[in-house]
Amino acid sequence: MEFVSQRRFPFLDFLIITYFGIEAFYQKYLLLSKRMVTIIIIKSTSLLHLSYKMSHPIKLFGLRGSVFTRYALMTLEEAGVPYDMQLVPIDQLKSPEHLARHPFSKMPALQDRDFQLYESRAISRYIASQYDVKGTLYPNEPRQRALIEQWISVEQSYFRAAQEIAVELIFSKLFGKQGDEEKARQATERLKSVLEVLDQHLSTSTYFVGNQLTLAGNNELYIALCIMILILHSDIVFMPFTNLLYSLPDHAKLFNSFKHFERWWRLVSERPTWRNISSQSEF
Ligand SMILES: N[C@@H](CCC(=O)N[C@@H](CS)C(=O)NCC(=O)O)C(=O)O
Repeated sequence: MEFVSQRRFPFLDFLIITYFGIEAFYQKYLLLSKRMVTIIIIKSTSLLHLSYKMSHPIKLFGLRGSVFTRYALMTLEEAGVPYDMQLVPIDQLKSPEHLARHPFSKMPALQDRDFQLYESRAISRYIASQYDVKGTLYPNEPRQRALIEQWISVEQSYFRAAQEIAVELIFSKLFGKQGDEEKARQATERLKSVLEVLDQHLSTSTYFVGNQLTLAGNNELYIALCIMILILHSDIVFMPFTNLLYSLPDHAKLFNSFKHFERWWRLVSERPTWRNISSQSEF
């Protein structure tokens, strides 16, 4: 069979091309324009869809001073998505309306038209993948995405020591309770070893996932472009608790003793988006 096709088809091909040449050309041309029309339709529908979404702003339920609400706020700000901040005072967290949004009675919670979501990191991932038109907060490229996920997991699992310190030394006071100094000390020791790893990593990387910058060497234009666009999801998740612990003099000193971490913090905390969020502190 293969032998036959090898012998007969070149001749048939030749016949078809000579006989149907012009028509085939037009067919190809039409097919191409059909494809173009389809692409234009898809693109404009998705633009329309996007502008529809933009005209129905996302509702974020929480408080601007809440650390976890800030994960979501920073992602919204960096993605440039219009949103409507709906304040939920602490004593309303167990209200039936809020429990319908967040059955664990915490903040933040999100409502995007008919879609509801809770848990700060899930909200951030959703905003970044659904609305970040630049595609830099949560790139699709598998290795970049995997590295972002790695750092989000590091933050959730090990940098959690920062949360434990905040509970003992900051939140307890806010609620008129005595914090456990010993627990805070132990958590600080754990935080130190986490900071060693982060500092080492940031000594070769401008952002948590930003090796391109260092590898780019002397290409200044490329570096400048990357610096402008690369604030990734993985940086955002480290920001709220770092900011909170900077309010404790000993912990500020600890952070500053890690010079690459401190350089990273200056870089990300000077962003207008973060300044805007952190200047509004109602709790
Ligand atoms: N794992 C949750 C934690 C949320 C959380 O603990 N939020 C705090 C505010 S920063 C809260 O709602 N606290 C009130 C309470 O615990 O009663 C998330 O990531 O969203």
